[in-house]
Amino acid sequence: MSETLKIAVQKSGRLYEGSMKLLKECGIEVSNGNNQLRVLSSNFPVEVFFLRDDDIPEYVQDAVADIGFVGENVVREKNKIVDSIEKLGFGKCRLSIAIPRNGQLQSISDLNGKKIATSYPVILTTFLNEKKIAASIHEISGSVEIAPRIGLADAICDLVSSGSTLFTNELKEIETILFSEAVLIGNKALSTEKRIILESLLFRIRSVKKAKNNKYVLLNAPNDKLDTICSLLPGMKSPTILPLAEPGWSSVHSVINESDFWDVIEQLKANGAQGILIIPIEKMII
Ligand code: PRT
Ligand code: ZN
Repeated sequence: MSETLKIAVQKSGRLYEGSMKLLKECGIEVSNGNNQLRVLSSNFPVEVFFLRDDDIPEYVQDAVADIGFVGENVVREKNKIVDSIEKLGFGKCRLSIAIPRNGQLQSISDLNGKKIATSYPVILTTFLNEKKIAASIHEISGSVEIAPRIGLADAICDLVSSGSTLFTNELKEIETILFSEAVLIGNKALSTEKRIILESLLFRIRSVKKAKNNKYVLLNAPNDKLDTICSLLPGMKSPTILPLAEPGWSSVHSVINESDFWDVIEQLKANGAQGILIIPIEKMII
């Protein structure tokens, strides 16, 4: 049998959907209808293993899986010997220290001699050592945010995304230790055959990510404004310009980056562009 690449994905939880969606967008079919532990793709040489996220770094280190999709926070906390290969653009959050909103504490230096509850003792210990703060760590595995209210700790160190959990528990963030998103990690000793499959998967992942960060733009412009408008639109090479049926006007096609989007659109309008259409790109191959 020819080689397959074993991918570890979170079985259920916050990274499950993003991971499966990414595989789908890469054209890789994986049906997990029967809640199975492992599923072979029907159209790409990968086998997906569904696991708890905490176990993924160790399984990848030990070559039970070849690669895995997991949060950077888990990779840092577990400290296993794996390669961090590619950020995946979903599962974004931050690991922060939070304190009671109306309490005595004000800043991280007030944490000396205090107790901090967390599920991330390794990352927190490193942070406290770096900042020379002598606080004690109380490790708990879930519902960290209630610890100050029930007298278990003075502060917490936990993941935050919208901030609403902190808000409803009357806590406020005072320091961010780490920004995190899902990453693709890999075993350090993949065979040549597996590396070839990984390269092909990475090519697809990068094309999907690029497409998400860019938009296709179509607009009409008076010919005497074409130079200015084209200078605002770098595109992949240079914009495509086609004459319109109406004399003196052209249609301009290009690609713009999501981060520059609103700025560029305003400038295009200010320079005489009309009928601007913005279209999502499905895949972008460069
Ligand atoms: O069962 P398993 O061990 O696999 O799952 P789990 O319960 O350990 O993890 P899960 O599914 O909760 O999270 C998986 C990964 O998602 C994390 O390791 C992070 O990389 C990422 N992620 C992104 C988050 C969040 N955002 C997040 N908001 N993980 C957890 N949270 C929690 C946080 O702990 C807090 O309780 O959500 C709450 C805060 O959210 P906001 O929106 O109220 O700020
Ligand atoms: Zn977990």
